[in-house]
Amino acid sequence: MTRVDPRSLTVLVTGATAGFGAAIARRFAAEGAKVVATGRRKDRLDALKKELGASCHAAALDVTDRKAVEAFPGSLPAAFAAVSVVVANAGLALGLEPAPEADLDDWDAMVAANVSGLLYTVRAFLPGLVARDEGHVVLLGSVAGDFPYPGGNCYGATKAFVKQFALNLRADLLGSSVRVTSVEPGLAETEFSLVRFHGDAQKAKEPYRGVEPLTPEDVAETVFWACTLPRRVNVNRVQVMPVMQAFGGFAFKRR
Ligand code: NDP
Ligand code: 8X3
Repeated sequence: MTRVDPRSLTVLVTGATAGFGAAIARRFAAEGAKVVATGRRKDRLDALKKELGASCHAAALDVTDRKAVEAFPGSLPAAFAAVSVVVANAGLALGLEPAPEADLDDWDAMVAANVSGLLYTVRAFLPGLVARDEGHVVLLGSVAGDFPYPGGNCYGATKAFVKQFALNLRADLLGSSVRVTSVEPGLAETEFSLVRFHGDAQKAKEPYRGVEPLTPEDVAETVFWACTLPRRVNVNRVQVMPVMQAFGGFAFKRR
């Protein structure tokens, strides 16, 4: 079985300043790939660049800034310009209120990053991947895109979009060698909950109470696996959950 040699890859990661993105950047760099690490927090990017050394190019990028994302591929140093793996990971959940009480600003922010930002990212790099007739687009979806839960309203809907966009990309890219994978994790401990609860550390601990969640490294391993399978193989969707998580049944309001 001829796997893809990670040393041949240049991997763009959005949201590499924390959680999955940072772990994905580290995983690929450890195997000899070149990594383009992006996110908004410059201090985190500087630290990652220092840690990973010459194999890493780090640059601040807000994925909701359409013009900046469109210009980004053209701004890369020559050694990092031939991006072959695009990991559209940047995203967030904000709030867990039922829809009638949800903050519309939170909904706007989730759509801006999880939907529009992901579209801008993929669209900016796709022509290069197709022209080189190689590469891989990895989109970070979520089990929340399949399984509804109270308070998941807009967040889950953005992740359903991600899943369907991944599948539709596959339809468009048939005939090229570009692969597309939707990676859909369940509960994982990162800064995700701290962001969701607007910095309330006490509330942010609650989802993980008494549960062994996925780690960022578990998700990085999944991404690395999909990207290094032989080039003939396309993993369309991969859903990973902690063993300590499963599905609920239908809910009823009984009289
Ligand atoms: P974290 O909060 O730990 O990391 C999120 C990353 O996204 C940060 O690096 C953040 O960087 C970046 N980000 C957010 N908004 C923007 C933006 N506008 N522009 C650029 N970067 C941005 O969360 P996770 O690592 O857990 O989440 C990563 C992805 O995985 C998200 O799409 C999330 O929805 C998804 N996911 C998470 C799960 C979980 O349980 N943790 C489960 C399933 C999916 P910065 O703030 O520096 O810009
Ligand atoms: C994150 C997982 O279950 O908190 O996408 O929505 S969940």
